[in-house]
Amino acid sequence: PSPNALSCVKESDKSLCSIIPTDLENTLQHPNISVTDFDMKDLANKFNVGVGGAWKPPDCISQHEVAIVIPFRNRTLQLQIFLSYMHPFLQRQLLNYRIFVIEQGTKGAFNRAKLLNIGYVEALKTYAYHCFIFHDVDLIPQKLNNMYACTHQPRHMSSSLDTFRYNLPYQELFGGAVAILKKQFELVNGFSNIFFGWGGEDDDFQNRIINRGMSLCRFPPDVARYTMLTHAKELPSENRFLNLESGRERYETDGVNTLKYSILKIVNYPLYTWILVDI
Ligand code: NGS
Repeated sequence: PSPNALSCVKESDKSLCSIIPTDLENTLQHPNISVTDFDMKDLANKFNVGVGGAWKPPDCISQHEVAIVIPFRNRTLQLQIFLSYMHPFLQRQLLNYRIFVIEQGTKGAFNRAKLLNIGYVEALKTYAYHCFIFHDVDLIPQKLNNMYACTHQPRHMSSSLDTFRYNLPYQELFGGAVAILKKQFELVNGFSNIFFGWGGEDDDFQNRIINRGMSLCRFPPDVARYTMLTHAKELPSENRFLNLESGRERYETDGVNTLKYSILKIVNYPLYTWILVDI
């Protein structure tokens, strides 16, 4: 049984957790990048994570029910660093969360946006999450007060990145890590499915949000601070600009409402739910 099941506190006796816990210190946090002894079971025990990488505060009812969706292929070491760092980070924020890793099981160009759509659909089969965080595996948030929760407007979370010298490269950037309410994601019909290869899918998603009358929000740079794990640059896709230009014509006809894929495997690992898909 999980420690939660053994707890003497009945669910009905619990009070709500703070929306933002008051003990989140403002110091810079750094990931441990030497995870040579990565052992999922050990870590899951240490952090009390439930199967599939789910956790909720044992003593209060979280006000944030968050699915964290990671598009993935070939980045095992980064995933290990991410998981070792993120579980304790998210727990300090008293979230009810689960980490979903959606892996493209097929060769060919990577389709980040489609994997995120799949993560959205699959996460909802496990729990009625009201908030979604779409998150690249190479991004590590450095401030504990950068809440992994949804704001009234869709939020660009990773806006202050070390590799950009903590500057935003352009105002419309909505890539890396974003938080969006379920109802807002539904309203924009999710991501486009046609962006194969690097670039543009996040810009298209941003266009969808603006088109629906929403605006982006960001936390101050001091809070929205991230470090990026290093990796080789991806090859930009050739048709990203064309897809982006014609995107407006496809908001209703290309998205989560037209999503087609098949599941190759689902495994509830100790630290995350792994969903291998044929896109
Ligand atoms: C833009 C890309 C975005 C990308 C952003 C930042 O040019 O997808 O750069 O990239 N848009 C297009 O290619 C149309 S980054 O500097 O983080 O590698 O997110």
